[in-house]
Amino acid sequence: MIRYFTAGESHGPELTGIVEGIPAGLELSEDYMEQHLVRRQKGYGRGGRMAFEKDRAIIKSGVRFSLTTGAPIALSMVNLAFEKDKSNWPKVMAKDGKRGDVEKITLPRPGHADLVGYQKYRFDDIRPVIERSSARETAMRVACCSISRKFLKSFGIEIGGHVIQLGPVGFNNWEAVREQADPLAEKGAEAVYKKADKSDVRCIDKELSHRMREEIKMRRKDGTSLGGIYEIIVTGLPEGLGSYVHWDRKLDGLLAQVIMGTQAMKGVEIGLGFESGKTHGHNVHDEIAYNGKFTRRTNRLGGLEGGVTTGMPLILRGVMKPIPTMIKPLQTADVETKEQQETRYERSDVCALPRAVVVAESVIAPVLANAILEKFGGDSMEEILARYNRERNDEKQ
Ligand code: EPS
Repeated sequence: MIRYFTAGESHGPELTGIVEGIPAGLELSEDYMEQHLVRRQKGYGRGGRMAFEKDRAIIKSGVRFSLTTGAPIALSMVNLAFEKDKSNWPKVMAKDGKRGDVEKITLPRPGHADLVGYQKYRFDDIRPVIERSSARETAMRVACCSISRKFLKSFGIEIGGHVIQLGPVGFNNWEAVREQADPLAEKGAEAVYKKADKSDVRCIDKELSHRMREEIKMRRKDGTSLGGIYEIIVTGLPEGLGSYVHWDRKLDGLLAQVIMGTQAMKGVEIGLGFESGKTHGHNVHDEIAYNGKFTRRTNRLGGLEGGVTTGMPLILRGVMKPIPTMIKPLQTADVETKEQQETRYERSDVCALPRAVVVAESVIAPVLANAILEKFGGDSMEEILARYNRERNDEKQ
């Protein structure tokens, strides 16, 4: 079973990751991980920090002669902000000594983890909450999860995401998305992200991309922020992953958890999702056909029935709330004086949705990799691939 942990603060010296449970014999390089790290850093609506961070995960253990050894893989990524930013981060984030003249942050941003984190850990200022709840941590998450992505690729499983709604701008309905995304996904889901990556808002529709960019521009001027909805497609999944017999092994439940475990996410749906509750059954269920193998005539349930993969592409959507750090202030209460105040502006992005697409593509990868390991498991890639190919040839098609 693959597990991973991340450690590190947004303005600390570095982010650290440990990935455990990757079988031996998987080809892995820092350059491979960097592809996805670079993708995560791009996107219209980002603030100034991305202009100088150069995310690269350095492999510290678990890989020898370009192949994983089965041992835990340790990764390290420096935060250039720590030394290069104009601020005094080594002093603010010092691990030794006492606070001295380091300023206390006492104004919690509504919608952020600031106040709940302060209350939960009984800190004397909000800084430790800001540092760990920051989406900076997703840089290491993408690095850790890209290893599972590489694992999945060995089985022909591809992941690709795109933005379908940004604030008020988006595709009209499910069919409008399918019309553009499905022909790309037919070539493998990576074609979806490759097309989306050509747009700096990660939208595969040119006209919508333009309108989304204009929306960000306008909201930046207003001093506010934006969220939106992305869709992730996974192709090449075999049927039969997951469980309909155990609630805690249902694949849709496990996928929802990792999406909701990501900063700023407020909802997740599979296939038609919430729309399926607004219509009748004949508009929802996918008719079954057999053309050499079982298939579905449509894919409105998004590749999962009963928490088990159908062999159709997996379609998952997530909604991200607008960033809580905004130029135009909101009302808050000072945690020390309890006085009503306006929030203070800190450097921030206006919209992080294009980057959240890459994070979502990444976090689902270990869940899917574990589903493969559960069914076809083994200790080395050679062993797992042999089992996978044998069972796939035997299976009831
Ligand atoms: C973030 C605030 C910004 C973002 C950061 C997340 O950082 P700073 O406060 O240093 O300007 O740039 O995201 C990243 C650094 C990243 O790599 O994604 C926040 O408050 O969540």
